[in-house]
Amino acid sequence: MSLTRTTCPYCGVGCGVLAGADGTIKGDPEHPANFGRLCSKGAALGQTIDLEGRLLAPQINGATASWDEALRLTADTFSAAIRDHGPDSVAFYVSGQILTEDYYLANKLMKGFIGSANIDTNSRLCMASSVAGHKRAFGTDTVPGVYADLEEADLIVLVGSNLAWCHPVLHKRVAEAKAKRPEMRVVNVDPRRTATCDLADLHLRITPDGDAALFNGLLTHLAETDRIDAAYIAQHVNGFEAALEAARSSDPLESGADAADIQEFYRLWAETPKVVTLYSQGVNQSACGTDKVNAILNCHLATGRIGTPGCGPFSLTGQPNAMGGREVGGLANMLANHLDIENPEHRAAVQDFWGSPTIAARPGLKAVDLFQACADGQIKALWVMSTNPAVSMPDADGVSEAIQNVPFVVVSDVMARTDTGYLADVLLPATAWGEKDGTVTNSERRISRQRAFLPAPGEARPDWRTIADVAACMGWGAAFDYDGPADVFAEYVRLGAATRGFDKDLDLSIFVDADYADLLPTQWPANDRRFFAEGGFYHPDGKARMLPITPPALTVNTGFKLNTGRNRDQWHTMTRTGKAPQLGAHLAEPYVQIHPGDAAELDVAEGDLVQIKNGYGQAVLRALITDATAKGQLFAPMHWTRQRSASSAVNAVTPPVVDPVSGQPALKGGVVSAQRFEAAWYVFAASTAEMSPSQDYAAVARIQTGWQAELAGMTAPDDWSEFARALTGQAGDIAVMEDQLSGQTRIAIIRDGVLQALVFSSTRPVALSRSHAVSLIGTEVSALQALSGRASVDQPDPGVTVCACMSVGINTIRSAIREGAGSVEAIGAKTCAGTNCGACKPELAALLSTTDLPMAAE
Ligand SMILES: Nc1nc2c(c(=O)[nH]1)N[C@H]1C(S)=C(S)[C@@H](COP(=O)(O)OP(=O)(O)OC[C@H]3O[C@@H](n4cnc5c(=O)[nH]c(N)nc54)[C@H](O)[C@@H]3O)O[C@H]1N2
Ligand SMILES: Nc1nc2c(c(=O)[nH]1)N[C@H]1C(S)=C(S)[C@@H](COP(=O)(O)OP(=O)(O)OC[C@H]3O[C@@H](n4cnc5c(=O)[nH]c(N)nc54)[C@H](O)[C@@H]3O)O[C@H]1N2
Ligand code: SF4
Ligand SMILES: [Mo]
Repeated sequence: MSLTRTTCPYCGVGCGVLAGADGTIKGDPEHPANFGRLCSKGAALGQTIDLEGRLLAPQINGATASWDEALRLTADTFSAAIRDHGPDSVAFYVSGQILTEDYYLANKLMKGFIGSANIDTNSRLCMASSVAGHKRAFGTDTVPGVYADLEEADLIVLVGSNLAWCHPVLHKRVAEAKAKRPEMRVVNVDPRRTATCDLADLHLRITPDGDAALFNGLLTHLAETDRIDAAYIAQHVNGFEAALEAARSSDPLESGADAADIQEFYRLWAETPKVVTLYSQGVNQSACGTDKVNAILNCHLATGRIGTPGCGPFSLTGQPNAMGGREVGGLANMLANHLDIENPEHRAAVQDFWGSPTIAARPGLKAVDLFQACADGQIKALWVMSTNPAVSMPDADGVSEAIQNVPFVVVSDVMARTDTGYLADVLLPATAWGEKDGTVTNSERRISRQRAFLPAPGEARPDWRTIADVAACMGWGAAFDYDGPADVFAEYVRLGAATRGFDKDLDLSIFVDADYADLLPTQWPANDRRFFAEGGFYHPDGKARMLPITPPALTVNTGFKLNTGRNRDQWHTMTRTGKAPQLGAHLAEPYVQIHPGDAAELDVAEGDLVQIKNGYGQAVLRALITDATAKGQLFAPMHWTRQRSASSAVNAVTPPVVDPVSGQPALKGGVVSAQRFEAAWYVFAASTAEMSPSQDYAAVARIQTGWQAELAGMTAPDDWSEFARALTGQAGDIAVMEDQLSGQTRIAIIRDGVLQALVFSSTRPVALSRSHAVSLIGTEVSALQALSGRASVDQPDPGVTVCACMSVGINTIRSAIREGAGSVEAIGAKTCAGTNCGACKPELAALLSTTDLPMAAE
């Protein structure tokens, strides 16, 4: 089988992948991001490339249509809105998951031809505060460092980053570097204890948004201990005195971290010249995210610890092409090649290059404002591409209503059924990863090729082509006439050359004569090039700026602070990772982490359901009682949608509050009330047929042979057999067992000797080995075996999956420990768990020392 060299479509690490049409997936040993490593999501890519659930033809109002009809309707409706209501009456909302070529053309069409800048992207929810912080400090949006710095640093400070779960291959690189050089230190700054703490010598458990006070305190400490690099500041930095003065007037204890831990952190930072601060959404997704970014950058600028090997601030990008989007001007306030929409010379140069009839002269609407404009009736036509805002935006219910309020909505997606697609007038099928060609840029400015190794299925087309076709139908065919993505990329590089005179950091010269087909992963401006060690910033005087930062006043909340984020094995709204049974096996249900003290006060026991709510909406989630989250704080994953749950989409309760500088929403800053959800009944079900999530509480997940569902409701059905048939969609012989002891009703539906469905109901959360029940579906078993609810002696039950890469369950690991495996390595040798990506190692370590595992009911 010949394997194609491509790049993983998930996180911003940007790992190289060798992929085959038969589903073979291997890490690319030659890719400088991963050198052959892959995480569980990357390793399971082969399970997501089948066509189940794919959108394979355009649809107009739910009916299959031809491309000609769909393109014509889209172009005509956008043109009519522009004619009748002006260019700002239309909008695009795109994504860090489209390729650079797609992104470039979407921007060219909106900014240069439609003449509005109403194009924003989900990167607004992700990177906007880092972009704004970089621009304030450096005069440009540059990530100064490279991944090799993570291996060369003597101190790595993680701020608001769950690296072990969200950038697992970088986590592995750091872990391996630390194993080689045990003197290397890692500090983790996070209000929550996460799997990433496993790597940390010190965990600073700050209060949410305590970061600015912490880094202000660090700046003061650096000044007091004479660690400031006066020469660097004199030559390259403005604003030191004012920043220090502001820092001095804030109190590091306001960060909420332990006083001794703070001092230890300051001492480490002061005494370790080679320090990298890696930061992510705990910093960005905040109402003071840009200030938090600048509080971090201040410390690096004041010490000149930037741009040398093993040194510098490092903002991690989330999506595979979040960085590429920033480069081509994906955000509503940018133009391609890091040029500014508000600079008339930049605008003129870009317009001249494009030969375009117009160019947007002022920034467009940022995501939260864009959907507000939809709600207000200002937007008459909206095109959503490669993102699922009905789930991922704050106040998601309000956003769904806003989208419904737009007279004409187009959604381009690879999947037929998404919460956003459900609201569309026109659905346009896109080719998915593996079927499309183009480039992406990772966190370290490295541009890599995604290459197709599968044919385009059905009528699906690459996004760049759809954009070009709509542009042509709107009358701009000549400016959007491309042979393929190579042609688009070449134009983007030529635009870079044509605007070189503006002397921006983003220099694509290295790609001028590049062979697109065989393009090697390459960093701009050049491989291994770092920025700013010798100054050379992009403010007009060439200097960087330190900013005076005032930490936010600590508000006293009546209610719980709601923190949100990610699971190790799921990707955002689960449209793709949700297809892989192996990935669904780890944390298969929407949960809320709640501190034992809070749980006791709310009378919530393990396995109970909890309802969280506020003025925006509500969600019901499974309680996971753990002191990983602090008292008064809850944590819930962002992944569950209306497709997979009845009422567990957490953005129903996140507020549309934004950072005033960047417009990035405070997705980790909700406030909710919480209470026990008084269910009258609970059900666990598994079926060979798909089940829809339609009860007071419901969560469905894919299993190897069908689907599983966790349900609960306020009123018990009259007849459980009837309920079981309706839920599982199964005809066949039905066997019912009432278990007085557990208060359960157990139902099996068997057809031609094969178990089609199992439904276990109870007045309490159902106690049952899920993995065992699931393993029986689709097999030939007797009704008695099926209803016994536990594995027989000769059939050990592996338990919930801990290691997704190697499919190793908790019971297998526990028995390995009982049989003498006394270290994570020994568990690996015995069971293979943790031997691929290693992201489950913290959980293996937790299993070694405790049974208090961060996962849903076994
Ligand atoms: N498995 C997986 N990996 C992914 C993704 C995925 O969906 N699944 N998505 C990708 C994307 S797009 C992104 S943006 C990245 C996100 O990667 P991360 O930012 O690492 O992930 P999150 O879980 O969103 O949040 C990180 C941490 O911020 C902490 N936090 C919350 N509030 C604060 C605060 O005020 N201060 C500090 N210091 N910390 C705080 C949370 O407790 C959480 O542990 O992950 C990427 N990788
Ligand atoms: N509460 C809370 N909310 C959050 C966050 C959080 O931490 N907490 N994080 C935020 C962040 S950082 C991010 S990045 C967002 C992510 O949120 P979204 O971008 O909304 O999530 P995805 O599920 O990645 O959506 C991608 C969509 O594009 C489709 N798709 C995949 N490939 C292609 C393609 O090639 N072409 C097209 N046209 N479609 C494709 C997928 O099927 C899917 O429907 O969520 C944000 N929302
Ligand atoms: S770390 Fe995992 S998800 Fe991220 S790019 Fe690498 S393989 Fe893909
Ligand atoms: Mo993101």
